[in-house]
Amino acid sequence: MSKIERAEVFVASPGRSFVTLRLTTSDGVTGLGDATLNGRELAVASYLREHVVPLLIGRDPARIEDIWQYLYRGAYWRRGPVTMTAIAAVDTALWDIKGKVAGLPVYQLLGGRSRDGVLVYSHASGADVPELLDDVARFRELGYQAIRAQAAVPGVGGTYGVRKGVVYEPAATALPEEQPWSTESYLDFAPAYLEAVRERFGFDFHLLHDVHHRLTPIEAARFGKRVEDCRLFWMEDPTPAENQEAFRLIRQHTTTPVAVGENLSSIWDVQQLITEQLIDYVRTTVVHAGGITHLRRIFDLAALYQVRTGSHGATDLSPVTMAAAVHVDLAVPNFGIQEYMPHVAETMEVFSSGVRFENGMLHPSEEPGLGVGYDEKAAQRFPYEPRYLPVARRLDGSVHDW
Ligand code: EZ4
Ligand code: CO
Repeated sequence: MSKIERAEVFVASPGRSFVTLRLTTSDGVTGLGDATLNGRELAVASYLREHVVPLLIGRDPARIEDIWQYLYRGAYWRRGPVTMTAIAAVDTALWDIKGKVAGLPVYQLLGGRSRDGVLVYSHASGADVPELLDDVARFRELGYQAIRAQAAVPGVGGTYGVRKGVVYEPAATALPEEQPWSTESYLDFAPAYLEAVRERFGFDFHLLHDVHHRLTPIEAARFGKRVEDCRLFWMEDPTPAENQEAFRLIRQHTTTPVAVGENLSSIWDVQQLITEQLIDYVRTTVVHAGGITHLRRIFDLAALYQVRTGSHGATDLSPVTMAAAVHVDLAVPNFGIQEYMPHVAETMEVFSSGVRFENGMLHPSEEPGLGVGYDEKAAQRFPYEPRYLPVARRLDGSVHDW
């Protein structure tokens, strides 16, 4: 029997911070897992190094489900982003190994292709409306069939989703940046720029928008109703999802589709949203929701309720997660769309990936396993630099959801 012989945790910041797990078997097969939790990287690295690695050594890497159950139930303390990200890293690495041992790309182990390619959306943004429109034009020219649009809210000095440099990277400062927020200004302004995008570019592509947890349920209902004629593919995270019941109120008022899940970590966190059909797209991801094994379970539950997938795919999800996501997306029957932001050059000096973009779609590598690599020598050139996500404050100084 092959055994897990080595488990290494790498923390590095090639362009941004990533935590990566590499498992090596007694047969010399390696598998990679992403363990990055943006702004809380070392908590997962420590959870893995101190509490998970000692449990893995000597186990049979072929027993993916059993190892998942052992780490989840065996911890006694369940769920939560740190635990589920650590389990995800192990699970993803084990699927990579299983693919390499079988000589098959991971999507073949998941049942094979359900589609020819994976529809993706990217992020257009602007400091004002003309800049946003230019950015949408740029993504149209690059061949994207789906585009998320965000613009800075006037008087608030930039906001969620607006790029400052070449790529959008919200975790940019050594301590959290505090960003002002005005719901009134946002609700006045955002519908107008979404309309401007439709007026200029028409309807032959998908338009998305991320509210990023900023509204109350009744405000979100008003927003969704107001933008119905823009025919959004979805409004994302219209209100925080701790109280899943809150989405019923939004549903009672608008047919704008709703997507939730990027910061949720288990099937229990989305159970009511799915089974009561309070959302249209579930955005849980490989890295933050317990790996391929658990994500597949969430997606199968979603399929029963005509909820489709729309996994998170910002640049804080490493190329390992992006590759794993494309394998899952290709295989599941209820795939909806995949978020995609290309990684910066520094990131790709450390990671290699066979994922390919063509005509607005992603395609996986046909190599056995996930088709990703990690160059630990190159990673040494990019020591870990802590960076935090911003914090939002209302204009009266009180903390708001970011
Ligand atoms: O704020 O990935 O849809 N994408 C998003 C992201 C998240 C970051 C958090 O780490 O909302 O930009
Ligand atoms: Co989002």
